[in-house]
Amino acid sequence: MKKIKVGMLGYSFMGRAHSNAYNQMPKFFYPPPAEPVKEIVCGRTKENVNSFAKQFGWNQVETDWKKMIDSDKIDLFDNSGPNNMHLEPNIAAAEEGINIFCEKPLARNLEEAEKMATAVRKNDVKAMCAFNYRRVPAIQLAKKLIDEGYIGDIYHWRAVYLQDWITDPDFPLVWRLRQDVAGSGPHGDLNAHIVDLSQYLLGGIKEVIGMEKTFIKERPLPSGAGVGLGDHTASEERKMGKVTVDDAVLFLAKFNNGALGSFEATRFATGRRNYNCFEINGSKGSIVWNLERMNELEFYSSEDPAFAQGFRTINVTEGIHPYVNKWWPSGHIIGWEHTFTHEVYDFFNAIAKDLEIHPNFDDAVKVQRVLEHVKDSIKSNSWKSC
Ligand code: SOE
Repeated sequence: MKKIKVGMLGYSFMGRAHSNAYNQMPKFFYPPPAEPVKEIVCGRTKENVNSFAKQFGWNQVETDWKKMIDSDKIDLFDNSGPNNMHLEPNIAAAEEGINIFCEKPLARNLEEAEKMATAVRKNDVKAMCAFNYRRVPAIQLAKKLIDEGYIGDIYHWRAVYLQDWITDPDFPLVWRLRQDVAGSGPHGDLNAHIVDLSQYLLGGIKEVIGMEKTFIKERPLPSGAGVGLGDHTASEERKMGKVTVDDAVLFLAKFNNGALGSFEATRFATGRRNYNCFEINGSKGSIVWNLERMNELEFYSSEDPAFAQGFRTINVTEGIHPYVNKWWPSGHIIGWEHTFTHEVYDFFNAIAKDLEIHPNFDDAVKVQRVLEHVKDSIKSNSWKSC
């Protein structure tokens, strides 16, 4: 059995989701295309990384990523670090001939994304960007219905990605609220997901125009290093810091296929914890998907007999759908974390059989280009071509 030694940078929210995927994949996608070996996990604080390694079963710990990115030590570099830690380590991994699995968004801006994609092409390594929602079985069904013409010509893409974890002004200035670390706020964090999904399902975007707002402009500094998402406690002396990213970005888009699009990403949709939802309208029907009902797809077909027309809710848990038969019998639903196991399975399969993998870094550059042109359109208050 081929083994792939993984070196992972970061051990917070995404580090846990990825570790779980490495643990689950060889058991449920058995026999695996290759066996993940959780070789090295790297983070700044030795004691925290040590306890994480024990909790999730990593063989070694490292506090210097430069020492980990070595083809004698690892075969796959998993970048689950904050966005400002994507560029240098990913390029180092590419130059070392190591395949890369990097969390989204690929970069803080388009320039960084293009540099990483160039390094990957130049060094001929495989590199996947973890837009995990593509690997929801219901999203795969949506793609099948669209590609096989069940909803006809596409008129509209309408998507929102709504969260509300920073509506409290006392929530501290964590890394996702700092442009030097994150690059942007929900725009790069959440619009990135719905832009990737729109491009996966409908194809490219040719023009955009947007608007943004930062509702709360300064926040208490975090008590700790303030880089981890989990560092939610404000500092004792309540020193304040400036929020340097968007709190909400909305934009309109014209797709290459003639469809019109609307996108909304915010962390101020009070009551919406992680509400990723889109609707696609076509000449023969419509599709609606909602992460809060992740296993379901709503489908309307104007080809149904008039007496039976209406949105039907398809429970996408039958074994005929991708990935489903590896888990449970029909009707036993799966969750958000399973999409990471699906990503790991597809990437390990692509590595083992030397196949293309998507979304790769070129796909991630396309997302970054749309995000950047939205920001440019806000500055110029005019439409921007992508
Ligand atoms: C935080 O906003 C976050 O963890 C995103 O970074 C993820 O990509 C999304 O899936 C859930 O929310």
